Amino acid sequence: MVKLKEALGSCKEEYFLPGNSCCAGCGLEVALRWAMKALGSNTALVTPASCLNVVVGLWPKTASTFPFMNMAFAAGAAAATGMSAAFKAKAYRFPGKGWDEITTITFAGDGGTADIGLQGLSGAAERNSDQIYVCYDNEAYMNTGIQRSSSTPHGAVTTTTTLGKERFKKNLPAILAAHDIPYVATCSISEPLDLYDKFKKAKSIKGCRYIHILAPCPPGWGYQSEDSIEVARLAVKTGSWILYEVENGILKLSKKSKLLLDAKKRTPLVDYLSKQKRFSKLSEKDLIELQKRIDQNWDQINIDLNCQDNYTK
Ligand SMILES: Cc1ncc(C[n+]2csc(CCOP(=O)(O)OP(=O)(O)O)c2C)c(N)n1
Ligand code: SF4
Ligand SMILES: [Mg+2]
Repeated sequence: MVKLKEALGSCKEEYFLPGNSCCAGCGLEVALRWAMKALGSNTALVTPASCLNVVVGLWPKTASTFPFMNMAFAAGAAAATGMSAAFKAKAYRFPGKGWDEITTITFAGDGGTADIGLQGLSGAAERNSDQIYVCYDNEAYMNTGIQRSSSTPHGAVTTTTTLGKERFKKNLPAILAAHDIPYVATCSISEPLDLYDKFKKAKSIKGCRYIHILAPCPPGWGYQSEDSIEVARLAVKTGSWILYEVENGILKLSKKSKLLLDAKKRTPLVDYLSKQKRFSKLSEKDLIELQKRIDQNWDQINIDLNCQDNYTK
């Protein structure tokens, strides 16, 4: 893994500027800042309707030093497909001018990815559209006042699930991995070096790459803004958020999650949930169900890793 000094040294430059209109402690800001450190300035970004869509260009607090295009809610992946194709056409017409060196990314929220944007994303993935698609997951529609999305976890209170959400979180990285694209990865803002490495790797690969980042939101989750990193860290330590990569179909657990294959090494789930007001209505039964779901996710990871081992022997 890249060393902190190296990561900071290789990119002292900030591409997503401070003084923007994100709330204090916003997870999306950390995610984009570190992603851009890895991708560099030769990057063009598409963002569908979301908090980022507002933050990125809100005059006079415009936060990006790179080109971006605001897009309709459902159309992030489709727009990035067109943008990436246009760069290729330019490269063909004007060879040697660097048009083929631009990285196209979509940076979308969980609503824009797991719900309204899923059809466009699935199409882009199936075509292996040459882009990095990023979902920053704050687990609700934050920009419009904390409505539930299909990425909201079971038991979480939102303005549309006032007693806590009944359904469980949709497993988007698994859905994207099932599209057989070259690269899928999960990240957390509590592990910026892991995130940096994964973006570096994604940049070096062609085709459709998908990165899903857990990006806590203080007002939406109900905790103090200075606790964002700690909350994201607890999501990883409890095994609630699993860090991994799927490269050309091969699953690999990332360092911080690999240790947690042993269930005894996982921090009790309640340590993560009790930090957040959104879980204040969680019953004992909900807690057991959530824990059961996490254990099932880990069982599935174990099965996948074992199958892989048998297959490659
Ligand atoms: C077709 C359409 N429906 C609804 C909206 C209103 N809208 C704008 S942002 C947003 C929430 C986006 O949620 P998410 O993608 O999770 O991003 P976040 O706000 O959490 O950053 C909604 C519902 C819209 N812009 N377009
Ligand atoms: S509402 Fe949440 S996601 Fe949106 S800017 Fe504020 S902290 Fe970030
Ligand atoms: Mg969201």
